[in-house]
Amino acid sequence: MTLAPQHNYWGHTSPPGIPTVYSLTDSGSIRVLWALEELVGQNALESYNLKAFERSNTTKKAPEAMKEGFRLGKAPILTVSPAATPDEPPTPFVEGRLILQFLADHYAKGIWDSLSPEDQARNIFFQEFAGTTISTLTSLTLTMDMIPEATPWPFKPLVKLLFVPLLSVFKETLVEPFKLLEDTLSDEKPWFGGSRLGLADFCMIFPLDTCVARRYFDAGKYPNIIRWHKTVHELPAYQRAVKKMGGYNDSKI
Ligand SMILES: N[C@@H](CCC(=O)N[C@@H](CS)C(=O)NCC(=O)O)C(=O)O
Repeated sequence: MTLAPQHNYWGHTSPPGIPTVYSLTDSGSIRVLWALEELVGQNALESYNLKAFERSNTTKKAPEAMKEGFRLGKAPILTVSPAATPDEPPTPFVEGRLILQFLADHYAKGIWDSLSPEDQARNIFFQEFAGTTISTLTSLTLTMDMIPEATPWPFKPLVKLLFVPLLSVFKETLVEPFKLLEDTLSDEKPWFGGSRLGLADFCMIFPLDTCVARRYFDAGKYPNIIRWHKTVHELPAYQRAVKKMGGYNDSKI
């Protein structure tokens, strides 16, 4: 039996060097690119390498070349060799939340550390909530939305007839989770991480960009979420991340 090589494990005694990120247009790479841009902007990281890939126009799939970074070839991927031996084969890190944790542990110099145990628990909870409840319900809603969009003309009206009611049903599943997000944010704690930006905020941006762009919730009823979203979009680091990704219309997952 051949064992799968270890990944997401920093098995070196020396610290990691300059990371390389594999990003894909219209994807959850935004979480990692935004975090990397924050690190560079705040002088916690000197630089990083970017391998920016584009989805296929027809299938929307990632190109095969992304498998160079990790065997599954899905974005985002972060690869890194030890700083002392940059020519060593790099270790791949995958799954956005875990890549963010690796960046926090090895590069962030405490800038994203929670300011209280309560904020720490909140930050962990909302990282999980973003990647499970919010992302799953957003993906299901998006699927109901995109099937009629992708259906060729003669079948489109019939498919729409079936999927438009389903889209409403799935949008409804987002209501209670969104009320929870809304009630979480306040003037004192404007971030999902609490009183300062935390990993939970990076995790939340991708599904919330989709929900805002596709109007999956009634913006008038969730002023705190809209304010959070606007604040993120005005951050120079977020804006640089969007540019570097080479294409992000906030509406694909
Ligand atoms: N579970 C991974 C997501 C991996 C994934 O499915 N990535 C999508 C983009 S968000 C992708 O690479 N899609 C292209 C494809 O499936 O070929 C994470 O949360 O980081």
